[in-house]
Amino acid sequence: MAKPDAVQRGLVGEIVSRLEDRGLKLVAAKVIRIDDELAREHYDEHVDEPYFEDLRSFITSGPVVPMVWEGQNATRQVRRMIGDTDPAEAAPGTVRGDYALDLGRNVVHAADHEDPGANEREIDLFFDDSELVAFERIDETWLYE
Ligand code: FUP
Repeated sequence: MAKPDAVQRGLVGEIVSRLEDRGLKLVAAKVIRIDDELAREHYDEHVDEPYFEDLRSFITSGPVVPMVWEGQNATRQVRRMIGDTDPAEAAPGTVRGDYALDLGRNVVHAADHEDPGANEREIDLFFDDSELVAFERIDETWLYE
């Protein structure tokens, strides 16, 4: 998901391009505004943290672009490409390492590949089944052996 800072800074296209160029397949995307209830659901594990109010305020502050990407090991590969949660630690070449400096403005969110249920849970939070579009990329023969 491109967070409000990514939308305001015009970085959505860059984020999409990087994932597309890698060979991942975009099967759902939209522009929405997260309300307080959705913020609490999405950041369920953070609600009791001292930084939650800042996180809630930021994530509800403007439009976001949730997306669903598919491809070989997509969840893991997206996490590698966005980099460390804290941009100060994120490697150059990652989205956060190239476009962010501050933990509270880290441009993107992606489901945790180490939490097996996270992907499905987050897709269900942001999309109806009918919004996911199954298709083949024309270059799949050249992306996969
Ligand atoms: P990530 O999975 O990389 O999005 O990161 P987390 O789920 O660990 O954290 C979600 C968001 O909480 C981060 F994007 C930034 C915020 N956060 C803080 O502001 N302070 C912290 O100490 C930890 C997380």
